[in-house]
Amino acid sequence: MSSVQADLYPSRQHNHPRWQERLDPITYGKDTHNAPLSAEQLSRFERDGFLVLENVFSIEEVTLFKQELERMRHDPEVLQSPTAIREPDSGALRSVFAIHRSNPLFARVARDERTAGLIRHLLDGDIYVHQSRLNLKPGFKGKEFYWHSDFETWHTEDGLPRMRTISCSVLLTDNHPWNGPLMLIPGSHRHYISCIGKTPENHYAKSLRRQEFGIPDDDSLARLVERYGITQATGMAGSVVLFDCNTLHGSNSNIAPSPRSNLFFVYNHVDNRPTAPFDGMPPRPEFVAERGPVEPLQISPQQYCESS
Ligand code: 6CS
Ligand code: FE
Repeated sequence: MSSVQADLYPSRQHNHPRWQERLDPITYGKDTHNAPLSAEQLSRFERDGFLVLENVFSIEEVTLFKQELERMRHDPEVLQSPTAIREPDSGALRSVFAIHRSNPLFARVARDERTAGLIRHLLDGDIYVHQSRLNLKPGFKGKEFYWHSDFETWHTEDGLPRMRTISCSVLLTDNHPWNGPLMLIPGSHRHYISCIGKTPENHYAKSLRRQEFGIPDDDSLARLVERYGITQATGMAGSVVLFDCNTLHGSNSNIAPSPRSNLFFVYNHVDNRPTAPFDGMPPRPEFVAERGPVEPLQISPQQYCESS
């Protein structure tokens, strides 16, 4: 028997932007005594919708991940694959999707207890990877990501029903204020801004390079920023940024000479698997949004280098 999932977070359906309050919890874990985060960290994540954790991965580990990134960046098979996304103007490599599927090393990083274990706790139960990518933000050429809520896209275009999804960005280079770091609107995760404009056909082909639909209107953004401000998630390589699926975020171009790269994993609770997309369009390809059947992630401690 098939059932139609109610659309609790409608977007791209009306001519006017609408605000609604979040209907879902931010964290789901009940066992606060055995939490892998301190009470202070948990309450910051609840309040801000993101958290920067420093020194999660060692310099040796980051070096190994960067070597693998360099190899992939020159691998003709990767470059020819549809998972390789180019910058809008220069054509430089911008992202490589589905790295938890295609790359054995990054598949292990996706299962690393230090990050995935935290998120399993926050979401309270088995999780799997909804999307993964390598973000390169090349020096000089890396273009911005305009303001958006990931959940707005994942709900509307992928059919993710509820907010039970957390992203994890593993910083591979130092993120400074001047090389296009992630910028977030702390507290914005408690509001859902329904966007205007109907999803165009094959939207992902364009949006992954430059997103123009599923972005909040100027007035809503101005009101949110007036209320909450903007925070830059800067940190050294090896740091991790956890952020809620509905936290509004974006980033500026990188006109510094050096890249700003990261590994990006989106973890979703197994009970929150995608249904039919709520915009009525065909689902996006599997390499952008995993539709299953999916196995719960086998999370375990990982050792990548002999010394760490
Ligand atoms: O499409 C996605 O899944 C992700 N990429 C972009 C540019 N926006 C929404 C989401 O972060
Ligand atoms: Fe995003």
